[in-house]
Amino acid sequence: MRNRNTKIQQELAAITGESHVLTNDDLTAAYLKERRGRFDSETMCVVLPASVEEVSEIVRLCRKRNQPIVPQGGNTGVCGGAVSNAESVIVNLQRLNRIRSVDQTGYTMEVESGCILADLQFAAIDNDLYLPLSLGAEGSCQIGGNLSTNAGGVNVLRYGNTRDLVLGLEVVLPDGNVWNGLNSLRKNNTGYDLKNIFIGAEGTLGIITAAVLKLFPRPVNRSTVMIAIESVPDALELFSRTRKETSDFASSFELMSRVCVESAFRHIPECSDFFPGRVYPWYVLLELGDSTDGGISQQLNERFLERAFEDGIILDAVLAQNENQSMQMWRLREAIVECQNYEGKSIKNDVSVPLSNIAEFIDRTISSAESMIPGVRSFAYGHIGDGNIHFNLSQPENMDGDAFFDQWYAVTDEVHEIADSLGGSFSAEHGIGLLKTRDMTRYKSTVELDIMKSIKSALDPDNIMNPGKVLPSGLCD
Ligand code: 2HG
Ligand code: ZN
Repeated sequence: MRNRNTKIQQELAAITGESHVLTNDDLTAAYLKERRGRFDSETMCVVLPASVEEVSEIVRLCRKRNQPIVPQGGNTGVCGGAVSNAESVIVNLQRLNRIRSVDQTGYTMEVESGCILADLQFAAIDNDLYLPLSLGAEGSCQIGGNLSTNAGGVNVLRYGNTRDLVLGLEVVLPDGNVWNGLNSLRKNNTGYDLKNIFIGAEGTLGIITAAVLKLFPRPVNRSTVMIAIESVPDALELFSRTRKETSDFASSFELMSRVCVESAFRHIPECSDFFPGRVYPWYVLLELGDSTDGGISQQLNERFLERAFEDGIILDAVLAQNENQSMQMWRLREAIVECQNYEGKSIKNDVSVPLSNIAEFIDRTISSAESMIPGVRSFAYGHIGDGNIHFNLSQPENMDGDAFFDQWYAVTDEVHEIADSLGGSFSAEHGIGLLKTRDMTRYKSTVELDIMKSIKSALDPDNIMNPGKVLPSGLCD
């Protein structure tokens, strides 16, 4: 085995240069970190190609050697999609990081997979355009990872998931061939939509090396508001009114429970209460944006909030008066993920249900979790405008963290059952990775799994591309 590995490492080095094949533990460590500490990752080596041609040669070589590959971006995913074992080669795309072009007339940009998401957002702004994909890890995640997991984030409400932002793709297929599907057409009605089988495939069907992304007018006038409400049904009524009364200008409509914001106040020094001295059960962070001369978002927000207040839908609201205040509101929202780390271990759920069932979903999951693990603390928050709730649970104060973690699948199974019974999905925006393959067997029909299996075996008959991810193992062997 050692000889085989050394030989493959040498062959990889002949493609990328020796310094771009990492074998030393100190150098590979960064690529083996797993954000939630749920999975151990190892690797035979990490290879860092600098061009599509190098990616293609690497894949061709691995196919010949029957060598498993784990494609990797910024390694910020939360379902273990980029986790590797000791026999696999990690192909990290970080050196493919060129913005190939920006088209100001067509509102598009062509970018390579290793570009950091935040760099692309800035590049769009430099061209007076807007790339709406935005999520907590944007300072380190790579666009290739976003595409491969079909990432969601805080602007899906208005602009859609990553999938909806893609016009064209370039992909290195499992046999090493390159599919150049880099068109920038809004209309291209020519048979199967191939790009969509690679988006969300988490590297199981090939390695995405570049994409043409849609851009938008920059919403220079933004209006952010923190709203206090009594109940989840009120949040839903508010959401429906927001859509109608602001002419669908809302880009984000985020829900946070009191438990969430209190934890942020406790642990994150720069988070403060927008309603000092007043305790409310639920909060909504709403943002509208427009690019009109002079701006209409703030006015729309003011009028709409006044009416909602008069009708008793909202309890209180603070409208950000400047960019700084808007940023503080967003800091509170983002802090909810971070502060859970200070509360001990947490069991995470990322589910979606039809909007009309959200209130029932939250009620049922809170009471189920509390009866399964007395003393557990429920952090219910998320992109409620998308029907996407992160129902996360922090360990009871008097319980051992490992014993709590052992309950992961018992609890998430229950949460997924409730979501399913309400017409929902067990993965709203984080994907499948290693974490949720068992749910694929449980909730996908045989017909659906058979179609996926046929696609997988047609493109990757030797199962070298990210084996064991997305589809339950056993299905592709
Ligand atoms: C968010 O919306 C993330 O803040 C949640 O998607 C990530 O729960 C997490 O770890
Ligand atoms: Zn989220």
